[in-house]
Amino acid sequence: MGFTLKNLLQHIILLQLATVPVCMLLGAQAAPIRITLDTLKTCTQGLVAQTNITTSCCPAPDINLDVPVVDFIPKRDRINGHRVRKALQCLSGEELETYTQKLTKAYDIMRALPAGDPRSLLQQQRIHCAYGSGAFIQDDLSAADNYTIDVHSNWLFLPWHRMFVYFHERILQKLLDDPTFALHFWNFDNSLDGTKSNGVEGKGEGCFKPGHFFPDIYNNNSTSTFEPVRSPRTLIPNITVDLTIVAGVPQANIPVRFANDSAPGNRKAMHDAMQSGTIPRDFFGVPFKYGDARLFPLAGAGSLEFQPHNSWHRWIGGLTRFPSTATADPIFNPAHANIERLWDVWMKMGDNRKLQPTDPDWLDVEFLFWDENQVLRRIKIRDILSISDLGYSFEKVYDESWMDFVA
Ligand SMILES: [Cu+2]
Repeated sequence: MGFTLKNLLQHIILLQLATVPVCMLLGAQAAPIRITLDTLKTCTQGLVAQTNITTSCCPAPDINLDVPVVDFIPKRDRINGHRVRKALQCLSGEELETYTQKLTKAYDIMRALPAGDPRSLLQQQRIHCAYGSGAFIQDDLSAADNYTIDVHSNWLFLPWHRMFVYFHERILQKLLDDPTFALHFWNFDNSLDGTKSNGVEGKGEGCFKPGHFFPDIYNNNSTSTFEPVRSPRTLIPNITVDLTIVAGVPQANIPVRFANDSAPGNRKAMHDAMQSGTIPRDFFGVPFKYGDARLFPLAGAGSLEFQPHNSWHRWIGGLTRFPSTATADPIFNPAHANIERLWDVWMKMGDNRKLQPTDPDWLDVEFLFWDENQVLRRIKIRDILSISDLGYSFEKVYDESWMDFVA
């Protein structure tokens, strides 16, 4: 049979239909992703993107899902007072000692909580696993057709991870019975020393030490912040995290780099991730709405997620390598505190702020998280865009190390 114009048109229409979200086929409007109690109850087996790793990480059967969901409004519900998250590499002396004691005590308790407690480290792992492996199905749609949810490689990444770390921090506070406790950040993006004299804003206040070494506080194998299955490279003193690693490099082939090798590469990677972009999707990732299939597009990630974030996970390896297990390693949290710090830095970098999505299908996305009292809280993206509303800020660090980078 010859290939007529009609055949060609039919072929084009079929191709187009295959890429049209199901909600449009049904005549419905696109809508924001909303996680509800039903989403938790219909949770199913997941699959880690671009792997054959299947997951079983739905809420444990002994977690009661017949409970009220309470809206979380940061300005109303934040813990009183303002806390400052500090850079790990600048802690020293008594401050370091006190912080180490508190952090290890908190993870001692978190690891010992029963499996059915949503604040336990096991459940903290499972919640990231479920949100990150397509275990949650979009309301009234089918997992078999990939209408599941992923908070990676799309515009859900930054807000979801901010809120994961936020509630994780509130749980640590509660376990310590210390509402002033603030989770510190791992400033892995900074590979240079800064001084008061080089024009850094703040006139010397803040932390200007390079932060691209694995933080000692998470590397003591006799404490609860340690995780033995990380890549062996994390145990070598004075080698640097490598933010130049891109997809496709097998774990074992990632070279060990010393400060002088990787500093310019890291600074360029940071500069490019933070300075590039002319539309919201460049920094935040592609839109992901109700009725969009989860098709594992790594390329859908925004610049901060794609590199340095994904590179960081590849470098650390071990449990952090896959969404199914990443949050079982406590090192996840100071690294992600840094990622969301960088989002905040980006917001303050001038015109880029205009590029934040204004689409209600992003602003009205709803996530559910268990808080420090095991209460399920509903949070909308539009409410968590200001960290001062959430009640914290970050110590000033030497972002000029990559901001001023010239190739
Ligand atoms: Cu993640």
